Amino acid sequence: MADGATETEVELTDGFHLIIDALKLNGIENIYHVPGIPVTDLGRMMQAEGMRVVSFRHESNAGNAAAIAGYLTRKPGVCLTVSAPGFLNGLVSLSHATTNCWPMILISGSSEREIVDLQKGDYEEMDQLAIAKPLCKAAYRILHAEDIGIGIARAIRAAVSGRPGGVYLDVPASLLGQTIEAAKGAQSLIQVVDPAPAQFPSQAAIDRALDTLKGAKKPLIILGKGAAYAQCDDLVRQFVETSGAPYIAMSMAKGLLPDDHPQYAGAARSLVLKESDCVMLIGARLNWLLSHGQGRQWGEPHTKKFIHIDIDPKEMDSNQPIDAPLVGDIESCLTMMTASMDGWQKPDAEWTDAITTKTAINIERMSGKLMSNAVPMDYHGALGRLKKIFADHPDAILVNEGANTLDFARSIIDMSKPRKRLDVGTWGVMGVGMGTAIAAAVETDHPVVCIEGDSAFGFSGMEVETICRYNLPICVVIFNNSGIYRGTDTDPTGRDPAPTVFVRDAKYDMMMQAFGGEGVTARSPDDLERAVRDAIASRKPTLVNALIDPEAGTESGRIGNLNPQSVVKKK
Ligand code: ADP
Ligand code: TZD
Ligand code: MG
Repeated sequence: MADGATETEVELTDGFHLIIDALKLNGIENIYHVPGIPVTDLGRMMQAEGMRVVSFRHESNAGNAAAIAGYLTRKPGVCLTVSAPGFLNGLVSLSHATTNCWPMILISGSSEREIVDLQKGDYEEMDQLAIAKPLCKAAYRILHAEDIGIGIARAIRAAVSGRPGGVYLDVPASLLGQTIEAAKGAQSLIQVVDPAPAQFPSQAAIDRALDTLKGAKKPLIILGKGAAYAQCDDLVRQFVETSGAPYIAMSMAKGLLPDDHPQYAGAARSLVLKESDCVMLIGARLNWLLSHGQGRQWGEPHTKKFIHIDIDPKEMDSNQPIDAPLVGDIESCLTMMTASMDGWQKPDAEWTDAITTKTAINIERMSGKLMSNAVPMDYHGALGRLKKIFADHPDAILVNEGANTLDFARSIIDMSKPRKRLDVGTWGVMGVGMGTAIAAAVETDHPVVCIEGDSAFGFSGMEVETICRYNLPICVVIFNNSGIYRGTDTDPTGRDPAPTVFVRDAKYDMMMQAFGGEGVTARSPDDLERAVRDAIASRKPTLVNALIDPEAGTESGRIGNLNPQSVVKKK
């Protein structure tokens, strides 16, 4: 205090403003939110301080938005919720972010510790910290205003360093109103230095990987969404091209190199998985999405060698013995690899020619189906048109969920730029659609086209109001086959609708109209193409209700094999 100043002249700050200042100091500007006690004013003040506060209709969707914002930006996406029920609603997406290795911070208001800990029955009483802990990478509670700087710094560092993931930050109501001297508060804030430090592998590990790759006759590279997250796109391309090896891309890694790249073996996936003798995984786990590296698909019994780049050492040998583990960040690993690849001998033409031939046959086989003009539409006829639209709009972001709708769209629609395909991730979560689309539009300002199963859409459909309210350039295309997988099941007893069917030919387009957006029904591929092209050109919130033949899909899309079988005959 300056000499002679009275007590009342000391400038004060409070918990609300320290949280805002700490987030802004660390470059966090967007907040995905649902208001209520005790964070209503926090949301308002964030907006008043220039942050972009996107207010949702349900915390799951706000959380899914934060999760994908983290994936797109490499900064933690922040979701702000109320206590107990709001917190629990946000928790699914926090686990989803952690499972997918995306940085996210769930900040939830909470009730007073003294009351919660003695279970005296507070408003929305719940021991949130204890519940969050097993479901995320780290969980912290801040009790004192002077600790806000440290609390936020720890949350940011935990979310983005090493293998990224979800972090829970518990903010009791009493913290927000706590006051301290403004100067002291400012001093307590931390700008996190080098939040995700580079992690270099040893030269010995690099040499081992290069020797293993050199020894391969039939190498294969698999790019995963970790490689897309790493945002070293030119380096990935340089490495793949120098190696000359064919590659496939996991769903969200599509477009990291353009899908029409001559080394892309996506259309010859079965052949390369089966026949390859050395597989290099770059930011992809050998989890269920890759059949754990075993089984018929992989040509088992096999003696394939594996090279694996991942930032998490525990990922090595999780399913298959890894001959050459490269523990480090992808940028550092590939920088070191490419530095030693001068004059690299490319794989034999016998291997790459076989793949090129197979690719051409499979693409040709598919192209006829994509020209289908059948009405009601089948998946191929509808997706054939959307494929052309994405080819014409390489910057448009594709959000995709559903079963058949997901599986067909993933293999049919080519991506030509990185991080343009956003989907259900490692768990295959239905309901990520609208939150993902909203964050994609907010973070990038590119047009977003969502290709949604009608069931998948239903999980987050109310957010069309949010899309209209913020006037976001999002076109939601619903593949309306009146059901989950198919719209044709019946109840054998004749009493109720079957569990997998919905109201036939529901008018989803009216939902968008209800909030002032464009709502269109598409019965034919021509209708569909016209409506989506108009939506991208106008950037107006649009919902296209694309009527798909209820008979066209198959059980669980491409993963029907995961359904357990009953020995009792069906009625
Ligand atoms: P996909 O589903 O596309 O196969 P996964 O989510 O299974 O991808 O795998 C992504 C992997 O990438 C995770 O194991 C994660 O630890 C890893 N990862 C994320 N970021 C990096 C990075 N910068 N460097 C190295 N590995 C990373
Ligand atoms: N709940 C959640 C959160 N995630 C899930 N994956 C499921 C339920 C189960 N599920 C799937 O795996 S796909 C799907 C559900 C309900 C919907 C498929 O129907 P759809 O797509 O209409 O979205 P298609 O085109 O009709 O196959
Ligand atoms: Mg459906």
